[in-house]
Amino acid sequence: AAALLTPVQPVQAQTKPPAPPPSQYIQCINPGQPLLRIPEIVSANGKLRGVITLRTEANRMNLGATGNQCVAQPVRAFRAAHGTLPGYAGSIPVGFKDATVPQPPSQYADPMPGPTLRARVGDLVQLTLLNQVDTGPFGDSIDRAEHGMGCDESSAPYPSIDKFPDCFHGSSTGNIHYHGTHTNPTTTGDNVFIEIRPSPRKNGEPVVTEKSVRKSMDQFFATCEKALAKDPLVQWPFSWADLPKSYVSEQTKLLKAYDRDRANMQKLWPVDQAQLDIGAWPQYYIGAYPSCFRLPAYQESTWPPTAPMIPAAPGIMAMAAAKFGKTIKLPAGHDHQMTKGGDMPPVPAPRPLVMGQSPGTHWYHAHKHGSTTINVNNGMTGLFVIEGKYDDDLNAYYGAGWTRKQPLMQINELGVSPNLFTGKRGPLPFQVNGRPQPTVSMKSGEVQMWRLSNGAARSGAYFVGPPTGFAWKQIAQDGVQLTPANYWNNENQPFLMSAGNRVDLLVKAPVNTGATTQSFDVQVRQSVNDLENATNPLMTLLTVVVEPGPAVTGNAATFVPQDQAPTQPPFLTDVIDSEIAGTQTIVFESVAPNPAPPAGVKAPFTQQTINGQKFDGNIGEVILLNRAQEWKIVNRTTNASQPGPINHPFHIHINPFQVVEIFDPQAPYLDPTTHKPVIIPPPSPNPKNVKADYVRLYVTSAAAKTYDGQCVLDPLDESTWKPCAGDPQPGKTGRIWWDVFGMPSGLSVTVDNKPIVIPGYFKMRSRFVDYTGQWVIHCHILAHEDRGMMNVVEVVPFLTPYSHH
Ligand SMILES: [Cu+2]
Repeated sequence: AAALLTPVQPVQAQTKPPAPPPSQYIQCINPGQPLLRIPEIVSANGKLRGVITLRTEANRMNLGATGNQCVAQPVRAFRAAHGTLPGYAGSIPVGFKDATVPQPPSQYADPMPGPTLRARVGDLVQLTLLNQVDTGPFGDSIDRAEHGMGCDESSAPYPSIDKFPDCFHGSSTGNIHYHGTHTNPTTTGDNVFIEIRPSPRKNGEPVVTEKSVRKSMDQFFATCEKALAKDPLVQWPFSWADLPKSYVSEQTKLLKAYDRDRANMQKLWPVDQAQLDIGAWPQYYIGAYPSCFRLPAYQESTWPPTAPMIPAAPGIMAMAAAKFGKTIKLPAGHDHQMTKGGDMPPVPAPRPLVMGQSPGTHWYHAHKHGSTTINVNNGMTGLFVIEGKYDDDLNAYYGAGWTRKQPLMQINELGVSPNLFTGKRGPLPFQVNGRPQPTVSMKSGEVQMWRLSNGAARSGAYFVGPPTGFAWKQIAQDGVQLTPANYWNNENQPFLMSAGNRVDLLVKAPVNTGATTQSFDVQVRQSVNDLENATNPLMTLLTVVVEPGPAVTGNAATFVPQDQAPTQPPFLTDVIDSEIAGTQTIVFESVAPNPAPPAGVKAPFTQQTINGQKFDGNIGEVILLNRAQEWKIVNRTTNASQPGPINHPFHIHINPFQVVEIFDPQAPYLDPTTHKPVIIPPPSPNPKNVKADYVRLYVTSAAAKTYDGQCVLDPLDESTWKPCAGDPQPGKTGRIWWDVFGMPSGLSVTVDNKPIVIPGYFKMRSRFVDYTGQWVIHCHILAHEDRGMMNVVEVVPFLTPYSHH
C-alpha cells in the first residue's frame, strides 16, 4: 500500500508550470460549491456514438484525514473524448470554456464521475472504450495480478485466506457494466466478463488510440447497425469472425506481444485461444473494445405481446446441446473462467419482444471482478439517462426540454483502496458528482426533478425526509417509473438508496420572500443495516440554495398531478402468480472463515458467500428463456456475524424485478403516530460507549413484548419465521420494479446455549425474457462482490442438461 502515496505528475502538467513535488497533504476542495455539470455524450439520429477513455489522473483525494487534508493520488478515470456540457446549472468542469475554478485552486484535478450517457429508448449504443491507463503510478500494489502475483497485498494482514480471483487485484483492467439496461448480455452487449488491459506505451504515450482504431471501429459499427436493424432481439456479433479483420489481427498481435513480456506472468492469449476453440467469445483485449447493443423499444400497446412468447426451437436445442457440456480446459490461474459451454447461438425469429428498455435514470461502472471496489472508489462510474415517453409526459406538463435542465446527481464514496484492503474501518465520506456537499440552486417555490444515483461502492444513503419547508415525491425507482398512484401517494417519505439504487425525486422548494438566498441541507445517514438507518449521525449530502424573489407559479411550482403523471409502459404489468414457472432460493452469508485466519487476524477476513460458496465461474441459476420465476433471497448474515448485520444489496443484471414479500427479523417497531422507529437512547452517563438502539418489531417471546404492535417469532418453530400481520408488505398490485434491493439481515438468538440463525429474506419475481446468455447476480457492496459474493445466471433457450442447485 505504500506505493499509493507515491507522488505523481499532475494531469494538467502541460498547461501549468512544473510544480514542486507535493507535500504529504494538500488542502481539499471546499464543500459548498455549485453542483458539477458532468460532460455528456448525447445520442443523435438514433445512435449513442462516442469514445470513453479510461486513463490515469492525479486527483486530490480526501482519504479521511482530519482537517480537510487531501493527498494527490493516481486514480483511473472514465473521460469523454468529446463531451458536451449538460443543460442543468452548476460548476463548469476544467477543460471547458469559462471553467469554474475549484476552491481552493489546485494543480491536481478534482475527482469527477465519467461522462453522462444520454440516449433514447430504441437507440443503438455504439461506444468505444479505450484503456489508456498508465500503470506506472500504481506499481505492484494494485497491478500484481497481471504479473502473476495473485491478490493485492497490503501492510494490513490482507489478503490472509482470500484466494485469487476472489480478492482485490488487477485494477487497471477496464470494462463497463451498463447498470439498468435490458439488452444483450453477451459479446459486445452488457458483457461484464470482458477484460481490457491498458494499451502498451511508446515514448510514454499509448499506442492504441482513438485514431488507431477508428477505421476498424467505424467498420464494426456499420456492420453492427445492419445486423441489429433486423430485429430488437438479434444478439450480434456472435463470433470473432463477425468483427473486422483489422481489429482481430491487431488484437491478436497485441495480446501475443503482451504474453511475450516476461513480466506479465498471467498470459492472456492462451485463454482467448481456448475460448475461440470451443466457439466461445474471448475474454481478453488490449487497449480498445466496442460496445454495440440496442436499447429495445416495446412497440405494442398491450401486454403480453400478441405473438406467442415461448419459442419452439428443437433445431437450436440440438445444436446448443452439442456445444454444451464440454468443459473448457484453461491454463492454471484461470479457474474463474466459465467452465462450461460456449455462447448460445441466437434464437431464431419470429418471436416477440416481451419487455422493452425502461426509460429512466440508469448508470454504468467498471465491473472487473476483484477490482470493482477500487475502480468504483476511484470514480469509474457515470450516469446513463435513457429518455423516452416518461420524459415526453413530464415535458408535456412542465414545458419542452424541461427534463434536460434537471440536475443529475451521482453519489460517490471516493477513495483509492477498499477498507478491507487497508484494514481501516469506517466508510469513506459521500460526494455528489465527485464533490463534497455541493449546492443546488432552486427558484422560490419551484419544482425540480432530481435524478439521483448511488454510485458508492459500499454505503446506502438513507434520506431522512425533505428539509423543513420542502416537499418531495418519488417518481421512479432504479430507472423504472412508479405507477401514477404510487408516485402520488408517497409525499415526503424517507427512503433508502442502497449502493446501486437510483431515485427520481420531484422536489418543491419553499417560497423565499426574504431579500437574500436561503440555504437548506439535505441530510442522509450513511448505512448498511437497519440500525444505521435509524440511529447513525445525520450528515449533509448537499445544500439547496433557494433564491429570493416572487414565488414561481403555475405548473413549474406544482407536482404533476396523478392524472397527468407519466404512465408506465405496458410491459411493466405485475408478475402474477400464474406466470411463475419456477422458484429458487439463494442464500447470502458473511461467514466466519473456515479454516480460521491466523492468530490475531479478526473481523476483516469474514468470507462473503452465496449458497455457501465464493464465486468460481460456475453457473448458479439456470432459467429458461421467456419464463418468470420467483426467488427467495435469503440473508444469513446476523447481528452476531463479523462485522455485524449487513443488508447486502442484491443486484441482478439485464432484467429488473418486483419485490413481493419482505421478512426483516430486525425490523424497527414504528411508533403508530409518527411512523418512525422508537429509539432507545444510550445511558447517561455512558462509560461503556453504548450506542443508541431501537425497539424491534419482532421479539422472541411474548414476555419480551413492550408494545401491543410487536410480533413474536419462535426460534424453535421455523414456520413462524415470516412476516407477521402487522408488518407492512409490498402491495398486491402496482408493485415497484427494482434492480438493487437490500436483503434484511438475520437475527441470531441463543436457546439453551444453542445459537439459532433466523434469516432475513425477501421474495422477488422477475421475467427472464428476450435475451439469452450468461450474466451475474451479486452483492452491490462491491468489496463483497470482489471477494466472492457473486454468481452466474444463465438464461437458455432450450431444456438444459444442468440440474438446479
Ligand atoms: Cu454484501
